[in-house]
Amino acid sequence: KLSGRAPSFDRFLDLSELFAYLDEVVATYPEIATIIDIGTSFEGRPLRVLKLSNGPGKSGLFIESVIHAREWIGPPTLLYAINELTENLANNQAMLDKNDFYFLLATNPDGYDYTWTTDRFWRKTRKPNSGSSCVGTDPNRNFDWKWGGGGIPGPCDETYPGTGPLSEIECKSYADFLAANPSINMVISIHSYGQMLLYSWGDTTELPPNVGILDSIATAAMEALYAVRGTTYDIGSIANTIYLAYGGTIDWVLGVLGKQAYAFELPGGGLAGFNPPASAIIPVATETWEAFKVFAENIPPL
Ligand code: ING
Ligand code: ZN
Repeated sequence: KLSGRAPSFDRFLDLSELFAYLDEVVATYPEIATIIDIGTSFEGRPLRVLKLSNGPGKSGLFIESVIHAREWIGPPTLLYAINELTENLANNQAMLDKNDFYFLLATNPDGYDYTWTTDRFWRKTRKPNSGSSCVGTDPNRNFDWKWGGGGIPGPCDETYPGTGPLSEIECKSYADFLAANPSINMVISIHSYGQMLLYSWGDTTELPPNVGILDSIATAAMEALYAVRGTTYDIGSIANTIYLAYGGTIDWVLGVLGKQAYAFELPGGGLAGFNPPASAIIPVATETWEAFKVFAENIPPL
């Protein structure tokens, strides 16, 4: 059944609008959509996962956005995918027949809310740091894989990794959920910007043992993305393609859970790259959806 209510793609949605949309999806599609609150942020907001599934025994793809608060172009790519798998399911039925899909739209909800109310270019979480007036930890340096490697910058730094591995409740909740759901066989972490498709490792320029499969799936996905309007992405490991980064989400997923994981750096725009105009939403989400479909075709079976 069609609700006729696609999410708005003509503007960015704030946190309450994202949550209201998820509620609407579950109300409209109760036979396939459920909300799983995987935890609560430092400031008390829900860490809300939408699961789409039409039956048991399937491997899952988990896609997550705005772990970095200011990277606003991320959530619309998830909204677009959710809309394709609900309103436009008739065109995508085989995907849902084969796999389960999990969407964590606001991985860092406190930070995301702060970018709407106070500081558009905030990146980190919003937990105060003792002994410092600087607030927040970089959640993409807080995972329990090579945490703090390469030296620990201070709490005023944009990549401050926190007081220890998984010290941030947002990261701990996310990690615990993936560990407790071993049918999730692929994770995609959405960042911006830079037009890069990244896989492990971040802590070393050496390549992971499964680099052949990671690179071939990434390459196929970026060919599908390119076909939409000619957008090019650089493909490669984090350390070789962007920079060394320790304690990142996708390294933890591969290193600890042994699951495939990828990170997008979506196209940029606007001031400092993090503020593309709303007119970028449809072009970016449309091409990214083509890539998501290729990743979905390649989710390892149970
Ligand atoms: N870039 C990412 C960052 O955290 C990244 C790059 C992705 C590092 C995945 C490690 C793992 O620095 C942005 N723009 O946030
Ligand atoms: Zn980021």
